[in-house]
Amino acid sequence: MEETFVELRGKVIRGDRDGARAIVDSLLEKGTDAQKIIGTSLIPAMDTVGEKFEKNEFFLPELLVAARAMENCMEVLQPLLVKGGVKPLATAVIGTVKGDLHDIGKNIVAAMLKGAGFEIIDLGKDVAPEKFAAEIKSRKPSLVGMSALLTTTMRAMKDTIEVIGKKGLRGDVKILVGGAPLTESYAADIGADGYAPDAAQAVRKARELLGIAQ
Ligand code: B1M
Repeated sequence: MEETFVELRGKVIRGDRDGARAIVDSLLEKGTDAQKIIGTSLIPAMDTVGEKFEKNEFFLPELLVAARAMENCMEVLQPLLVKGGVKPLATAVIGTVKGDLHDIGKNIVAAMLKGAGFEIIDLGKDVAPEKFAAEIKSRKPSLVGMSALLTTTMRAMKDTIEVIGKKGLRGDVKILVGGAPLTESYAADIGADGYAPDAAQAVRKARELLGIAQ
C-alpha cells in the first residue's frame, strides 16, 4: 500500500493526470479513505512541487501540470469529504482573497466544512473585499473563511476585514483565515477571529468560533 502512495505522489509531481487518477480510482475501489489519500500522497506531492519550484528545478508550467493532476484527483475525492442529508449547522462564505489564484487548499477546507454540516457559499478565487462584504450582506452567513497562499496576498485579508468593518458588517460574522504563509499571530494582528493551519483544524476552529459542540 505504501508503494502505491509513493507512486501516486510521483505521478502528481510529474503532472501525469490520467496516471494519478487511475491510482486514486483503484485505491478508492479498495476502500481507502479519501482523506488518507489526500494527506498521504496529494498534499506531500504539492509540497515537493513547491520545493522544486523554489530551487528552480521546476518552473510555472510544471507547477500548472502538477496542480491539474491534483485537481483531476480531487474531482473524485472532494465529493467523498462531504456527507449529505444533514441539516446545515450554519452558513459559511469562503473564498481565496484578491490577487490569489490558489484554490486547491480552499476547496479542501470548503469540502471538509460541508462534510461537517456547514452550508457553504464558495466565492472562488481572486475574490475582492467588496464581494466578500456584499455576500455577507445578502446571504447573512455566520462564518467567513478566507484563504491566501502568497505572502503578497496575505495583505488582502486585512483589506477585506477592513471593508467588512466599514460596511458595518463585522459584528455579524466570525472570520476564519488560513493558508500556508499565515500564522496565528498574523491572523490576530489583522483582526481575524481565528486561524487554522489545515482543513481538519479549520472545521474544529469554525465550530469553536460559533459555539457549536465538537
Ligand atoms: Co503557486 N506558489 N504560484 N501556484 N503554488 C506557492 C504557494 C509557492 C509557496 C511555491 C514556492 O515558491 N515554494 C509560492 C509562494 C511564495 C510566497 O508567496 N511566499 C508560489 C508562487 C510564487 C506562485 C506564482 C507567483 C508563480 C509565478 O507566477 N511566478 C503564481 C501566483 C498566481 C496567483 O495566485 N496570482 C503561482 C501559481 C500557481 C498555480 C496557478 C500554477 C498553482 C495553483 C493552482 C490552484 O490552486 N488551482 C500553484 C501551486 C499548485 C502551488 C503549490 C506548488 C501548491 C499549492 C497547493 O495547492 N498546495 C505551492 C507550494 C506549496 O504550497 N507547497 C505554491 C496543496 C494544498 C492542499 O495546500 O493550499 O496550503 P494549501 O491548503 C492547506 C492549508 O494551507 C490550509 O488547509 C489546506 C488543506 O490542508 N488552508 C486553510 C488553506 N486555506 C485555508 C483557509 C482556512 C483554513 C485553512 O480557513 C478559511
